[in-house]
Amino acid sequence: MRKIVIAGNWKMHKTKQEAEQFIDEVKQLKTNERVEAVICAPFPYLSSLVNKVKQTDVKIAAQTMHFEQSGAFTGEVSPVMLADIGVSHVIIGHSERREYYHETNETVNKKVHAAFSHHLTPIVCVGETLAQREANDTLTHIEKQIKIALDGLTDEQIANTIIAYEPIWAIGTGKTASSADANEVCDHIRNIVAKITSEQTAEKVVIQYGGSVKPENIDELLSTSDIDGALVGGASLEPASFIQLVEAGN
Ligand code: G2H
Repeated sequence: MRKIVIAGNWKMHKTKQEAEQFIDEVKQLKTNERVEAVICAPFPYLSSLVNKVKQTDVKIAAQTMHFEQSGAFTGEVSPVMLADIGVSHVIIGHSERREYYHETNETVNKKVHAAFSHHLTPIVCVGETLAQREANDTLTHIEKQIKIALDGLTDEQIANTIIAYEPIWAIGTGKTASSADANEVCDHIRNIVAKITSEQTAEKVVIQYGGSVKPENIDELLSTSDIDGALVGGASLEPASFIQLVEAGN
């Protein structure tokens, strides 16, 4: 049975004190073997939060990283640095990074390889714009994103990749794809992965849905055949709401 992974993506929110207080409040959260709770925090807080979650069931992730190990890349953070401080996951290719920071399918692929080289679990984001959905291009667009993102990975690495399907038109807008629509795309993603590797490997891949997920809609999303968790922005900022989301997966 696949894991359920609930990842809170704080984006550029919270002071250090707020971040630490959040972790103090969710620390007692008990997950079972099936559910994983991950907080994707801003870079300045990662080290302190990693220390705070020791002996708890919460994991700490970065929201992006560079693909090089080191070098003259002012302002960037490398996979070596994240692994060094004990971060376990990293979001790669979030649509906001693709839109504002020119991330491409090719840089996403380099970052996924870099993540595995440093024992970080990549959460690879894919998703279509409203224009692509209306032009019936969703499945073609996502197929291209997935094929390039996973290019050159071993079957084992693919099995350990988390894919987050986030329709761009549903991000932070309050609009959620219906669970049936979201599941249809997640099922399509699994079929693409099966074509690249094998059905067995594709069955192991955790596929999250993201885009205005909240305690009110998580149960329905998780009740589908191919949605194995959520990447949550706004609704992950409050401890009570994050706890509810994780408990929905328990
Ligand atoms: C999509 C999501 C988190 P929100 O970006 O990755 O944000 O839940 O606020 O739509």
